[in-house]
Amino acid sequence: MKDAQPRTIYLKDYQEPDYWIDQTDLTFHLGEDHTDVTAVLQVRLNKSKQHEHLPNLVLDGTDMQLLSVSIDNQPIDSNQYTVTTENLSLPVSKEQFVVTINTRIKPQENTSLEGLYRSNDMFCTQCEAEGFRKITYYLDRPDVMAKFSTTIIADPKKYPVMLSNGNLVADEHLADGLRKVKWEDPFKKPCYLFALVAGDLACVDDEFITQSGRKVALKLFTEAANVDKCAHALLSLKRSMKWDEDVYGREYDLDIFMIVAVDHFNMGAMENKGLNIFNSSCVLAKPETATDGTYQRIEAIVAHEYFHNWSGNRVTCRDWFQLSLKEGFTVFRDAEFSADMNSRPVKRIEDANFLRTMQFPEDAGPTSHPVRPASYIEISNFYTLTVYEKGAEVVRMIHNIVGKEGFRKGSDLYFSRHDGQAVTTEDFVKAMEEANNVDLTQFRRWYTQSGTPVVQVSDNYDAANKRYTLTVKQKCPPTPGQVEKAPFHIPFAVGLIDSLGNDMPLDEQGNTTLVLDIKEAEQTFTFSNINEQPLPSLARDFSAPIKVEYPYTRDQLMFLMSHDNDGFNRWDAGQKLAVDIIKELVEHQRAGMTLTLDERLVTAYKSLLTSASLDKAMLAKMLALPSEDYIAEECDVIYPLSIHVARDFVRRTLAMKLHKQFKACYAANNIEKAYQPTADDIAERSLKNICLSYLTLADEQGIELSWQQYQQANNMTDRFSALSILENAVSVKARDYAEQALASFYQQWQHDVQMIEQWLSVQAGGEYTDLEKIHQLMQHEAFDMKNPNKVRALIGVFANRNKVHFHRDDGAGYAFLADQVLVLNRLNPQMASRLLTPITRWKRYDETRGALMKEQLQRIMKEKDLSKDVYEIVSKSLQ
Ligand code: 0A1
Ligand code: ZN
Repeated sequence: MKDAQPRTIYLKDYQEPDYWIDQTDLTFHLGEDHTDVTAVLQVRLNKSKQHEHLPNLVLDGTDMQLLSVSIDNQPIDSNQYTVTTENLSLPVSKEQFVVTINTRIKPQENTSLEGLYRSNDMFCTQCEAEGFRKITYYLDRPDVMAKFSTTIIADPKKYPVMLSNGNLVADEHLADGLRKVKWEDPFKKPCYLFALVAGDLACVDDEFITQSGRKVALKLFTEAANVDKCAHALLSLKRSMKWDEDVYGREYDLDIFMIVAVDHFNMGAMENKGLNIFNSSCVLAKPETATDGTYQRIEAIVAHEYFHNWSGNRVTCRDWFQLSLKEGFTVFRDAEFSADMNSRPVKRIEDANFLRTMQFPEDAGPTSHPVRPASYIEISNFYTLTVYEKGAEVVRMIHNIVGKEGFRKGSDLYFSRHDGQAVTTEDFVKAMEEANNVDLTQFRRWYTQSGTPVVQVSDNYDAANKRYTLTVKQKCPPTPGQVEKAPFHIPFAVGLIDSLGNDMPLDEQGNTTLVLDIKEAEQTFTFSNINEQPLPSLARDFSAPIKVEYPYTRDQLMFLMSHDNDGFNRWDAGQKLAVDIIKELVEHQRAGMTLTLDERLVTAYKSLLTSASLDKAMLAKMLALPSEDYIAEECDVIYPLSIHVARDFVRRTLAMKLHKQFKACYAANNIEKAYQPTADDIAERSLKNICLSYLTLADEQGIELSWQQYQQANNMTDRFSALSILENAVSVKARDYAEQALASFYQQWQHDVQMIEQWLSVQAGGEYTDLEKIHQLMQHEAFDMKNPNKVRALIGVFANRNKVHFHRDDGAGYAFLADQVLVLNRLNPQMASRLLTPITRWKRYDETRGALMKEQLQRIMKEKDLSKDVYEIVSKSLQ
């Protein structure tokens, strides 16, 4: 726990370190009570800085016991150095010297899951961003890059597998029954990429031959019970390795690539050099237990971590303000990979929808920050959707500006120029500029200005001169610390659609989509030879992370839904229509009026269900109403219960009115076949299951159908869809089936960690799961407050998805969340601060709810030992 008023770190204060570390040799004695670490550091003065005298060497370190220090083998007496709770300061008398530090740590007591900790019976590490300082005293900053060796000494019976980065160079049995192994990583790296694993693990082997013909051993380590869940991750890994060679010309650089699955992990996975560590839920899958969503998530995360080997490891970040340099770029890379492996338009819809639903509120809330933040209190709080997802959109815009080949030229230059270096987002943009001879000066504002730009569009058709004019105004709302914004450079992809639904040619080459460069606060664009009044299709393929405002009528949106040639906008027209209708119903609901559904939505859905022009994946996407979160994001004031009621009313009405069509579509897609997570089969299942969700709302027959599907399914996607449909259905029969299903599910899968996480989350999000039930589940043997996946599955899902009970009128949902945050504040500060998110947006809610949320934030703020993580989020939310 840190001081009451933690310090803010500013980008503008960045300075190179006083010393570099060239070589880091670590030795770990892993024991049951404690672990002793010896670090031998070869240190060198940084001569590019001016020094009047040799500064002290100030090393970062927390939560450990310092046993001894020596410099050039001379022990340093404790009165010659200073140790605080955050660092160790050593006197220096030479420009180059060797420091040896002995420390003692207690991994078994480490519940923060940063540094060296225990997960079940194994040891593992997580060092990004600043976890290495919990292992030994070090210059824990990414611009200090050293070569590492790791020696591990442990009991081989308990820890037959002992791993670290790089290559195994020594393995011996010691006289005392212990075993000693040594790993050497030939690539220099910052300490955040260090990893160590020791445990009784099974290994599934595979191999990959690189484009230059080198053989790479691929190894996936997991507890023995999970060896049948490794195939998909290994296949995804091989596909990623091949894709990075084909698309970026990047070859893997070591002879071995290892992945380890652990049950206790704060995030999805970590790209440690040659030794990726994964949250088990993001790597393990087999058809009987994993859903399509899990299969796709695994493919994406395996790819993401693998791609970091170049975008992150070979070229790393100079400081943590540059986090999006590696994360935005790598998310862009994994999104393109997934698009190539699956359906490109569907991937784009999913990503844009996710950004709009989750990142836009972040960008409009109290923790809003630029893609490259200018300050932070706790860097762990900046692993955000803005840095990752918006950062990826910024890279995508560069890709679209310079084109596919130009982007490859830029990335080649970036990788060759900066290989082995720690650099900045500025270096990335410069490489793109120089390789393509473009000017991205104004574009750089995407890295420094926060907030979501709003682009207002109006148009005019001059029939006499066959001219069509678009007038475009951009503005960006004020965000914390940034009141005024300068105009962004926005690539704005536009198409014009004629009255028959065809795209009009927009230039002499006959292009039907043009990318307009919006650079001014207000700008007009004129199209000539336009033969009739067109309907504009704006920001096609979500060409920029912006909100577009154009006064479409409901009839025009229906027209776009069936005619826009751009898959994303076709889908989005349906979303806009539904949002417009539901927002109106929210008003009616609040005014106590009886609700009636605009027939046009029924007509639009009917034509979707009967049209032959959509593929199954698109149809499934288009039949899904906008989520409650997205509708909330579109409202000026959020009334969560009214949104829930209005949306639910629309679903039920559609279900009744289109019963026949949903039934036919369900039957047509309910095809018995062996499970395969291919794009086509996934699309078919998602279409079938969305139909089932409507059918279950319509009548008892639908409920019987869900129950039947639950019992007969040959794969977890169908079974789990049926379960969650039943869990959210209202009738007595459905409640009974849901109970039976949950009980048998638990019976069957109680020893499968991934399944139990699913079991918790389907209940936590269930419409009929109230706070009392959540309390009961927290007492269940399946729950564990020290396991982040379980905390996310139960408490996280409750607070984020169970709108009805979390937003209870009396505020008990908010008080419950605050209670859990206070518990986690001590156990795992990263989890605590992430869990807080729903109540930080209190200003967006109706006055009563807003006040109740604020009250809980104030209560948390009063806590004596607040972690930096929680302090930063709460204090910013209350400002
Ligand atoms: N670099 C990882 C994300 C990550 C960040 C922090 C972690 O622990 C606090 C763990 C993982 C990635 O982008 O996948
Ligand atoms: Zn990443």
